[in-house]
Amino acid sequence: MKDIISYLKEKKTLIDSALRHYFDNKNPLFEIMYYSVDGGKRIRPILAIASFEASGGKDMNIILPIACGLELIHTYSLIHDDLPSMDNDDYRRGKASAHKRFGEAMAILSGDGLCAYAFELFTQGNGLIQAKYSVIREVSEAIGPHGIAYGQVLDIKKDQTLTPTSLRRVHVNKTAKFIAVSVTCGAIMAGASDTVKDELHKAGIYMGMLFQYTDDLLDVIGEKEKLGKTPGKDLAVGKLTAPAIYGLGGARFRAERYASLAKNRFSALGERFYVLNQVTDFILKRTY
Ligand code: GRG
Repeated sequence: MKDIISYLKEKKTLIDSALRHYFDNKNPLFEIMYYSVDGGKRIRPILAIASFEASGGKDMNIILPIACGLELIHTYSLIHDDLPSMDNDDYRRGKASAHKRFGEAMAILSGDGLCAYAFELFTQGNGLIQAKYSVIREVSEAIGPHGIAYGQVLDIKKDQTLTPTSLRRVHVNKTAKFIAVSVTCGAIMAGASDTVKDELHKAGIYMGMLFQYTDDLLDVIGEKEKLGKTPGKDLAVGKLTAPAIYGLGGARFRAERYASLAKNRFSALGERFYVLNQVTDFILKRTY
């Protein structure tokens, strides 16, 4: 575990520095957007870099704009998720959420700006037009009406029936598809074959399910300071979560199963992908 912690730290430093570079702009909207971008574990960009390197990619200038774009979209989803009309949360990444700090209109606009800026970053640099096209296509599919936006529609529905099927639908769309696409983007930019890319996507879906299960569990057992967000919210609003359906033990058991399913698929791709097994274990054991 020690190795993976230093690996995550090293990649986070790289991503944070690239993000600072992309936000070095006097336009005041950049400052507002960067307020929300600052902080966070950077799991999605790290996944993109890890699969890029595992797929034989070498030049960081190719993957960094893509990895950072993924983080901007993720941040945009957090800002909009925190809005009063959505999850209504005042605290995010260890500080006041965007609408608390800048007002609702600015929070909405900073999310809009981040989403568009992400796609600008996806097209950065010369060449690799086909790979960039694939990234744009797969990311937009994962975040729109086939992905995050649909997952959120299901998630905020009132009076939900708690069933394993409805839980799976929310988790797959709201979280897992974007985690999976973060993994596949790295492979796409490294020129991996469709077979490798498809296998990584399947593994990424299991990893994404695991990620949301641990998020649900941390909402029950996590600590506010460590999480940087408010725990106990899901229960308070009767949300569709893994512990609500399976109990803490059942949710933990299923999280472990998702971790194994993900790791089996990553392992089948060969030793170079072992780092993704380590990230899976980190997600399973995470406390923040
Ligand atoms: C269409 C992209 C888009 C957004 C609008 C608001 C909304 C629709 C969707 C919300 C999606 C959402 C917030 C899902 C939860 C995913 C999740 C587990 C987030 C927590 O991610 P971490 O733990 O957070 O990686 P940090 O702060 O570490 O980056």
